[in-house]
Amino acid sequence: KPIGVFDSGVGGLTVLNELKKQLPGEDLIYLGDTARVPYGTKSALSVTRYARQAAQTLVDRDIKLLVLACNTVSAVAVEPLQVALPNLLVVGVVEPGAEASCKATRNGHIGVIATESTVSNQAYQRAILTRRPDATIQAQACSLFVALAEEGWHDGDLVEQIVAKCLSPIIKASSNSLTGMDTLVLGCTHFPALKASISRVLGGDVALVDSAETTARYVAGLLSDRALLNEQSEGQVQFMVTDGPERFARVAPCFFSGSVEPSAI
Ligand code: DGN
Repeated sequence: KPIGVFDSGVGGLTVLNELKKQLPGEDLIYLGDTARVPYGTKSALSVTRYARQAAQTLVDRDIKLLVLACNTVSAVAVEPLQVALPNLLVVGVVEPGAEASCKATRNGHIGVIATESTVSNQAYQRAILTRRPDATIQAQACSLFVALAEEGWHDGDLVEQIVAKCLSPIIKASSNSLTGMDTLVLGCTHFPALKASISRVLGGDVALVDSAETTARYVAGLLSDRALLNEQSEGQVQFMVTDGPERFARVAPCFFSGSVEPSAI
């Protein structure tokens, strides 16, 4: 059976990339809700409703596990989906990202950058504090990074200036050596595309936690524990989108290294 991967659009392809790298034998079905993107500025109620519909579309394709490859969805919909689909394994990206940040930090000062919705519903803050109650967390919405990533603006002076401006509140808040963050969570699936620029702006002392990588590792562990790993040599990847496939096919190479031939559903 395949693994279902769901995102609001193209950003979840960073998670798909890692899943393909770490689980090359698995068949993967990716669903991008391109007709309704962006989710990052929508209410929790709407995002949960969209996630339920997407999950059903993938369940109808007989998936063995669902990855919510979107932080905005993971922040609000993991529990409702687990209740609605009790026989399906549902994995979000927030818990693995929070876990990785707690492992990476030495001083307990953690930054989180994400969409407006993920920052305001405090899912990362809760997930980090559950694991490390003494942590201090600075969270900052950087919705503009989504557009930069999709337009292929990933590096260069202008991008670094924009990144520095968007990160300035979080940098200012952590400029005191007593509260200086040593770890920053890239809490939106698009942000790994800007990793090099973010790293240059922050300097090399801040560890960047990419939830794509940690989520894929978590999925691999879960499938292995349940004896559900597919050991075939090369799995198939299928793409479905809810809007016309042209833009998705054009933007996808920014996030995914394999070939992408989406079909509209
Ligand atoms: N994929 C979304 C996330 O990780 O939060 C960002 C894209 C969006 O819907 N704005």
